[in-house]
Amino acid sequence: MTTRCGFAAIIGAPNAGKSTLINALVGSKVAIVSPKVQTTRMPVRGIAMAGQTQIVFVDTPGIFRPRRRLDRAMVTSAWAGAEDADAVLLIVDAADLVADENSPGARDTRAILEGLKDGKAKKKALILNKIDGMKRTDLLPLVEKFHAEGVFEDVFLISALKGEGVGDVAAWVAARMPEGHWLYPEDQAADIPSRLLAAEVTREKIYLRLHDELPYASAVETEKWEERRDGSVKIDQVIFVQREGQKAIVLGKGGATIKSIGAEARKEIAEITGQTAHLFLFVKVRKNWGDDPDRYREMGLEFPKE
Ligand SMILES: Nc1nc2c(ncn2[C@@H]2O[C@H](COP(=O)(O)OP(=O)(O)OP(=O)(O)O)[C@@H](O)[C@H]2O)c(=O)[nH]1
Ligand SMILES: [Mg+2]
Repeated sequence: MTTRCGFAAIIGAPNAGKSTLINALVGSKVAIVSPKVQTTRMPVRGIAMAGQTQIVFVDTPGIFRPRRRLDRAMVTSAWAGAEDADAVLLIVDAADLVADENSPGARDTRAILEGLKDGKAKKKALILNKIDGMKRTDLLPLVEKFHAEGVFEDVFLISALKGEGVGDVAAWVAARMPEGHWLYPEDQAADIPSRLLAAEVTREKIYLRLHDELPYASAVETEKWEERRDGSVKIDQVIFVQREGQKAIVLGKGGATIKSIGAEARKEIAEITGQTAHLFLFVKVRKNWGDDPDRYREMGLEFPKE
């Protein structure tokens, strides 16, 4: 029997719902999600099967006008994901767009659209996300507007959060995958090393728990991963921050903040690995981690020269 296999990149402005969508498409959590912009920092692969077709979805960092070195690396990796893919899904926060057609997200989306027009990606669909709670009368003009761009084969209306319309997106993608051998075992959902996924889970808890510049000033790395004889796993992670004051905030009064971040992360890591997890978090101040090539290597990102 003929098998099919290909890549489908999910791109869009920060916070559009890319990671929520990949988790819904794959049926398990492969990418972290938070209400804050710029949660995803590196492309993550999630794998889904549709009959004899294997789809490798690629979640990407939001595309925006980058300022810091890390931002540039993120945006470059997102565009690379789109260029390498057999199909590209541009996802838009429809609720945000209706509320303000000049929001930062709307402006980023316009720039991405122009990039897609110039780029070499072939099969493209537009996804209007977050339609839960929206009126159809607000959505139809958007559908027309994006159709009129002449860039997209199709426009989908979905709620990634509720799973509505996600099946249609999967079917559209599946029909566009080229013939070829599967790249992954049929039952594999994610292609991310456990150490990295565990670090991402802790970073998600930081994004959910801390505010202002702190999430953006922090990075998490798994330093040790020790399988124990009793079947449990001991994990040491370092949270890098940029200033002493930030370290104090991450620790919290009497260590309360880091304790709750650790407890939430530990619980979720245990669920993912199916093992009892012992998680130890350390906070280190490293003023210039954003300019340290080692941090980028750990995330699988190219280190931008400037
Ligand atoms: N109401 C609603 N909220 C959604 C939907 N999809 C995603 N969200 C929320 O939007 C926020 C951002 O979701 P993410 O999946 O992290 O967005 P993203 O595009 O991956 O964001 P970055 O990685 O920062 O670029 C989260 O709070 C999600 O719960 C949806 O269909 N409806
Ligand atoms: Mg994301």
